[in-house]
Amino acid sequence: MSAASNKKSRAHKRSARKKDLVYGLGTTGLSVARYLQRSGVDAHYVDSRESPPCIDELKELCGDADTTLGSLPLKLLKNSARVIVSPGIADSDDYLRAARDVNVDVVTDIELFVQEAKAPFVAITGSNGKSTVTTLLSLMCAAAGKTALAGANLGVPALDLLLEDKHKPDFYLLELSSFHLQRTKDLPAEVAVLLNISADHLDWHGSEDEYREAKYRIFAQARAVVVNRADSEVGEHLPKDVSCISFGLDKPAADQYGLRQEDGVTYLARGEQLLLAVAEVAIVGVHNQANALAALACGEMMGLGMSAMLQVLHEFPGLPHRMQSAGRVAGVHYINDSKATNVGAAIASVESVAGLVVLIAGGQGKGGDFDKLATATCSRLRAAVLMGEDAALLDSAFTELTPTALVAEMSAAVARAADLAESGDTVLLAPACASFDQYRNYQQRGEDFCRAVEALPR
Ligand code: UMA
Ligand code: ADP
Repeated sequence: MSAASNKKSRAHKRSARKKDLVYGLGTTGLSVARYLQRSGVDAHYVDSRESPPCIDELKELCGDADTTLGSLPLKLLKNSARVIVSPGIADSDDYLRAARDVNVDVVTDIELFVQEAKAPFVAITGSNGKSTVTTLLSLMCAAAGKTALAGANLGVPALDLLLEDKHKPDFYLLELSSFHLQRTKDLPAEVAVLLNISADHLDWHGSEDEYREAKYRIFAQARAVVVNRADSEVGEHLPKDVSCISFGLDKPAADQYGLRQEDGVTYLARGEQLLLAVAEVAIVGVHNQANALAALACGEMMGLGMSAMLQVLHEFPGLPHRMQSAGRVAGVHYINDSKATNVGAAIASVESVAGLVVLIAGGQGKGGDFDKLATATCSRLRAAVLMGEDAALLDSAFTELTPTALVAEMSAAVARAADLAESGDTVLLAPACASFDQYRNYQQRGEDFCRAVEALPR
């Protein structure tokens, strides 16, 4: 029997039994629908929302798809072969619990991707820096003459990467979130990279321990790993005898990546070898030096040439909404770091700016530790301008340490920040929060900030 007819017959047997239940009709759910359709597998689609984001696309793809919206009927579970769950749905969700109670397997799109992928994949996670490192690696592959397809949490959902299967890449590059990692059982990455861990998504995970454990799961079946030397616990989570390269902001031992000083100049280094002065790295901030070192370590594991990788570091200006200049008005520099959506990112962001900062923060805090944010940044702040759902929580953390102002929305925030800033200061949008209370996403928030800066009187 040919592979194609084998697949069809497997699919037929499955559909003769029970249907798959696809839970969540956002970007991931739609990619699952496309995948199931091309595999000839029937599914039932559910979403707790009355009008989930991708319902129109689903109807276009398969007009006769069984869908249940706005409620999650328990009886559907009993007739389901498995639940394919979207990442945004917390593991503690009642419907997932009910599925497990009746022994229905819960699988992720990443697991399905792993089963189908015909090329090795690199998995990248961390609380911050994932998209930057994934993008750097993608550019490094191109510069070194290798083909790579990048996606998952960044942009294209993992299963949609397989649509390009005709042009099998040398590597897939998967940016994975803690949500993906928590419940993906098999993940045999060619290289697994863990950039850093600082608390985030405590509304989804319930505890910081659970979040950390989810991140470390990236290593369990990896063939090679890239680890951050600053993480003292990481060694406990590595498979025995796995091939490992570390990175860090300290001096590197032989074959590891780090920073070295020579004649007052700081360099990215591999062991004793100086690679590139940090001033020559286009992306700014110490956190981005860590990202650059992690990308080099991973690129080495992937067999990419050093000079091609260094050229990318010299040229890549960074992704939009990450430490992006929004202009200068009256001697004040305005920086859009809307993607700083948690406390760790906002601290790194403030620390990477020279001089005093007027910080614009706020939105949905996701249980983040705002006292930590205030304590770590207050010595560098002229003031904090606070907005959004958790503005009052931020205010109580900052109020004893730095002047604060509460505002309703972005144009008021930028106008107030402009009043507070003095020539030579930086007004920095680094919200430490998700944007969903006031915006569709962090991009829209960043654009709103740039528009408000544009509208300032000159
Ligand atoms: N939801 C419901 N009811 C449902 C299904 C979902 O209320 O029945 C809610 C979820 O609780 C969540 C929201 O809908 O609040 C979106 O969840 P989703 O799983 O449907 O999201 P997708 O549209 O599939 O997008 C997901 C990732 N989003 C999340 O994990 C929240 C996207 O990452 C990712 O790009 C996309 O899959 C493709 O892989 C975004 C993200 O914010 C950028 N990720 C988090 C982050 O980076 O911090 C992890
Ligand atoms: P992610 O995809 O993990 O959200 P990004 O590369 O998009 O990461 O960067 C998001 C934000 O996180 C940046 O705008 C910056 O504020 C912060 N950041 C990036 N890299 C690091 C790092 N290595 N350590 C701490 N913060 C970082």
